[in-house]
Amino acid sequence: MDKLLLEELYYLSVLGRAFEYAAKEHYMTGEISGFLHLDIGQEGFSVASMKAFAKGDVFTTYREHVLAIARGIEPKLVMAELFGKVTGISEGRGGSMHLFDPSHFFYGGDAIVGGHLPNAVGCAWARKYQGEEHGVMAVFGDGATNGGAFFESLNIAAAQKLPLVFLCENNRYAIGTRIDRVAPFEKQAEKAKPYMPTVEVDGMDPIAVYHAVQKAQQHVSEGHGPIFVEAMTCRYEGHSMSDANAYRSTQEMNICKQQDPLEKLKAGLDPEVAKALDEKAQKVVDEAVSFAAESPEPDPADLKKHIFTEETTHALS
Ligand SMILES: Cc1ncc(C[n+]2csc(CCOP(=O)(O)OP(=O)(O)O)c2C)c(N)n1
Ligand SMILES: [Mg+2]
Repeated sequence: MDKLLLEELYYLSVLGRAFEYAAKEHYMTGEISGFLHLDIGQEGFSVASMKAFAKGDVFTTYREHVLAIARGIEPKLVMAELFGKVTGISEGRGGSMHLFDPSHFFYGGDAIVGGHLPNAVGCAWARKYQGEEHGVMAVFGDGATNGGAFFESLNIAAAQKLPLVFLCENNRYAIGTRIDRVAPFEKQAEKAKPYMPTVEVDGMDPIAVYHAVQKAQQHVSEGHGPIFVEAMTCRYEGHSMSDANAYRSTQEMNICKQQDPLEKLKAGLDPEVAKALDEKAQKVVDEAVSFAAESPEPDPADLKKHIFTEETTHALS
């Protein structure tokens, strides 16, 4: 892999991890409230998938801070959103699960598991109709593959040969429920096989994820219809800040952490370069926290903004 790209993947992954630890810290102090799902352990997957799918529309799950940053959204705008500040990427209205930025073709998270999949299908239909070539990618967890919206989306995407990459991040858990209790197989690609080609990749290996997603984008761009990519990953923290992760043994967690994606990327870099990137990432995160802390709260007078269009408001008054 090209050295500059490797450095970028490493930098963004380290930035993602530092961001998540800072978010955790400021959740504990009460500056961030609501739900907070951390991506620690899976940053390499998030970064590599966004860099590989550089152009095109992206719909994601709620565990999305690192995805958003890797997509190009400034960390300070993401942190301010977590703090509920008006300077946040969604003006402080969405919080952690609703980062939204059309200028980066990032339509963000959805608190409803799998709820974004039909939206991604609709977008893929529109992009095909418009003759746009980059296609659409939907990122979701293994748990989302147990819902009806997932099967409906597979079905119509395949029937209409839509340019849609289904990217499943299989960390084998939906909150505290291990996959084998709620699905008949560990690899969720089995569910997609009747509908479309499937690819499996080690989600803890960012370079492998990068190549798999790049090929998947090529597949949809060339008009071959949808494709399903499954990346096996490992989250190091509990499901959210309210989950103490008590259902996983120390042994299971140790096996998880031995596959660390940041360490894998670092192994390919000059140690001095890696150290400089570590420091740069920490500085950016510190600045993001200061920006978020110092930003103003949203104005209560704007509470009803974005609920009705101007026209609808008039129609009702
Ligand atoms: C339709 C729906 N059902 C249940 C929930 C509650 N819930 C929130 S997160 C989650 C687990 C989803 O797991 P997965 O898709 O594997 O994603 P991960 O958290 O592992 O990234 C559940 C069941 C929800 N938000 N939406
Ligand atoms: Mg999961």
